[in-house]
Amino acid sequence: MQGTFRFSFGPWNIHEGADPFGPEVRKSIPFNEKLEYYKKLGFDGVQFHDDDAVPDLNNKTHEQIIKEATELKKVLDDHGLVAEFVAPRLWMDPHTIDGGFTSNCPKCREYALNRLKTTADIASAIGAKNIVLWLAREGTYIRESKDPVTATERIGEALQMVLDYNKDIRVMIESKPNEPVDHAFIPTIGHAIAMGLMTNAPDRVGCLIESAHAILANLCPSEEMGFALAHKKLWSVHLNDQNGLKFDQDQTFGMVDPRRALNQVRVLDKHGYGNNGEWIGLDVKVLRTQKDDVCLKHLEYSRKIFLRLLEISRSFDDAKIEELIGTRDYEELNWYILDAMLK
Ligand code: GLO
Ligand code: MG
Repeated sequence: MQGTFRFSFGPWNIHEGADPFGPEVRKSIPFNEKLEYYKKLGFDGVQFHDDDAVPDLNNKTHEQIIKEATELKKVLDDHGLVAEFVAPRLWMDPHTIDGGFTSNCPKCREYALNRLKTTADIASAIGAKNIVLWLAREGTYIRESKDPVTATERIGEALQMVLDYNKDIRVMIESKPNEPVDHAFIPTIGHAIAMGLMTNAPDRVGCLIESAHAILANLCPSEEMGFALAHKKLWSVHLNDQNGLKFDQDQTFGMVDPRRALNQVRVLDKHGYGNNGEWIGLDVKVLRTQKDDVCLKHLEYSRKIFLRLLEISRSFDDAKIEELIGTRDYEELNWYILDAMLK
């Protein structure tokens, strides 16, 4: 069964170019202008942080938040765009200096739980059935500063809380092993899937695999995807690339290792990804050196590279591959794949 592919990204993927050691290098593009680019670039889905959807939400009443989210839904409809998910941007708030759900401060944990409820409300108002938990600062620099059992239980309780609070939504956990913390509590997709078992609704907890995050855990993204697909838990992806065990680079898909990218496309396509409405999200960042007038190429080319790799993957002769597997001639299999890629 082949996959069905439609593409999404978040407003943060059109970026000013600042990094931890330098200022912004491009002017920022207002949200409404960003929306104009989606269709032109071949994208139909928008991913949101809660405060991408409703800016400055700490200073708004619940009623105001829902009103603005409902208005946003109309704007999306007018552009022919669909909201894929909403994620609480917990890591930017002063309450979450030491994490949200796993913070050692009870008031900060309460803040994080309330923000998760608001995220679910925004998701429902803009017509998204998924929320994403990228757990960011839920982890430690100093092992003794948080008990890992208590921390895992607290993340499980947060999941249960939001599943009970809004019965229409599902949660997708986006694992990442490090950055901004040294060790994160849900470092791989196996951990993410296991978290669902701490709730009474594991069928509503799935995962989002980001290529770079798997690579940062020194794992192979296509095999992580295979694991999640076998568990029927791969509900979204953040495709991108990453040059080894460094800071999270969010590079254009396939930029570093096109064969690794091909294998991600291949596992998704072979196992019917997208046939239940799953999106191909591209969590890519524009290079700092790009000028304003060419600052969207990372999105355009990530999508194009995906489609080119899909063509290559679909051109493979499955009988030939089976024959090489049968004779255990993996050297010839390697040549067959590389030859197709290098044509
Ligand atoms: C950072 C993550 C981040 C999330 C986004 C959605 O490393 O990849 O970009 O994907 O905040 O939760
Ligand atoms: Mg991501």
